[in-house]
Amino acid sequence: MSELPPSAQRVVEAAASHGLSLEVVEYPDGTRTADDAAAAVGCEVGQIVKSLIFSVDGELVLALTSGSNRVDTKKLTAAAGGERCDRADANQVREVTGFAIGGVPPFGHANAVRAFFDPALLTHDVVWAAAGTPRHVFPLSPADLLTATGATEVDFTE
Ligand code: 5CA
Repeated sequence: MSELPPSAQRVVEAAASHGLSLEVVEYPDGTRTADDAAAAVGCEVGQIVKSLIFSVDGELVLALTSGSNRVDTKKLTAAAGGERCDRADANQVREVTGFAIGGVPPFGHANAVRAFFDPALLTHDVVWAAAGTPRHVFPLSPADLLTATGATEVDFTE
């Protein structure tokens, strides 16, 4: 494998701390969105893990969402036990995770965040998530993803 950029290396190291050995794949045409990633990998869009940051009553939380689903902010608010939910802006995403939108990985963030896990991800044998850049992704089993993220499995999509 060619050398990984530092952002992707951080994700590999975070995975290793959870006992997971990642195989990061680079797609030069880009994997910035779930649709881009599915096209690059050649998988269903539902197999792409969107790592989305929302602000619930000011607390930044992570919604690990299947690429084929949309977040229902009312459900996510309820799951988080809050009252108000907004999408985080690009600066908040970078501050809390240490990564830029388009490459936010599901773990390896700069700060600990509560995480919520879309059960639809568990219907696939393998899912693909961002590895810290808009060009790098990695496959893993959704069960391993759930364990490594310590996320709460709950329905928060439309
Ligand atoms: N690498 C891909 C597939 S793993 C990826 O990171 N997809 S993603 O869905 O997790 O990240 C893109 C998401 O970032 C978009 O769906 C959108 O929800 C969010 N986003 C894009 N632009 C902005 C923005 N300006 N402010 C806040 N969120 C944004």
